[in-house]
Amino acid sequence: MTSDLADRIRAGERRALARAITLVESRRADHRAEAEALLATLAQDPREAIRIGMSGTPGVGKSSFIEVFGMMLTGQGLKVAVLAVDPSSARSGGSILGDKTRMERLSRDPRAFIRPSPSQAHLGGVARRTREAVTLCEAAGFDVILIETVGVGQSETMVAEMSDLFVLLLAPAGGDELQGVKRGIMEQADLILVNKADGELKSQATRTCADYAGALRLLRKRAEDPDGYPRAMTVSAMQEIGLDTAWAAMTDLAAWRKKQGHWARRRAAQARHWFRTDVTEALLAQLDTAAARELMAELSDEVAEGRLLPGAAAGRMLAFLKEQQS
Ligand SMILES: Nc1nc2c(ncn2[C@@H]2O[C@H](COP(=O)(O)OP(=O)(O)OP(=O)(O)O)[C@@H](O)[C@H]2O)c(=O)[nH]1
Ligand SMILES: [Mg+2]
Repeated sequence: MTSDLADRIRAGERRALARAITLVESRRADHRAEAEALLATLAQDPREAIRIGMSGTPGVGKSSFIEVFGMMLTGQGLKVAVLAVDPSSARSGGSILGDKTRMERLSRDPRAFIRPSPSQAHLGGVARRTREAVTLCEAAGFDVILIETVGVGQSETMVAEMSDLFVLLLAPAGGDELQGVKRGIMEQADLILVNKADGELKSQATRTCADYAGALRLLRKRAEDPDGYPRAMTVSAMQEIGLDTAWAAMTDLAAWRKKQGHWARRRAAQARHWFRTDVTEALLAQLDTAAARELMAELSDEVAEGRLLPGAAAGRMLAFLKEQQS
């Protein structure tokens, strides 16, 4: 059953891929076991895509850019998968609908596969599911995997941690708005694309781009970057300008990193990171049962009322968790 599904995924069957992603997104224990068996089978014959994380504030044009950028890539014969991570989708659901209409052409392209964000509020869960979806898309033979996320909260750091390249999409802005981009995220960006460089916004976009290029030069040069990176450039998703230049910047950087060994080292460091994260998540999940929450509340009342010391209460809690496991 699992090996049949694995074969169909390897053959690039989209329905099998979609089913497998649903399987890794499921919280049911039997599904989880099946998902892990499937991933293990696929891992025996790994394939590698270029994973591109793409972040940017709401309305900057991520979906519009991915639509035309994706069409350009499929036009070159490449297979493109788009995964979205939207921390707000659990609540609103609205942006998924928006994305479907905005990526209308790409979603009909036989060389493209688009999957909206899993609707889970818990970011840790979303991280693992997205990573596994990336692995499944690689197994299905996709060449490029675009992981889109809204630039809020921790979701962009999470996406950067699962990408080979991280692209930040920005809008033309006045000079004082430059500070709005968090330093941490600037440091993670390999490429800054100032979108909407068209019509009335064009000159403003050029100025904004120069500002960011200057800001990037002030950051410490990273060992895994050749000269001139991280880079900033202008694009227009609407007029389809600069898409090829942006792609060339990405593939040049990818080729350089592969040659230098940075590519594999980065993936290894990411695997290490996600292993640690999964262990932590699993431990925290043990605290998230009804019985554990109840005891936690009781013990914390006792601690607050001075009837029990915090250390002793923690000991009781850990003893309970240990017992619950056996
Ligand atoms: N002028 C101009 N407008 C653009 C361009 N790209 C996108 N837009 C417009 O910007 C608005 C937002 O575009 P989206 O692609 O939905 O932006 P997004 O970043 O995906 O937005 P969220 O998914 O809501 O975070 C739309 O009205 C687009 O038509 C561009 O290159 N030039
Ligand atoms: Mg969008």
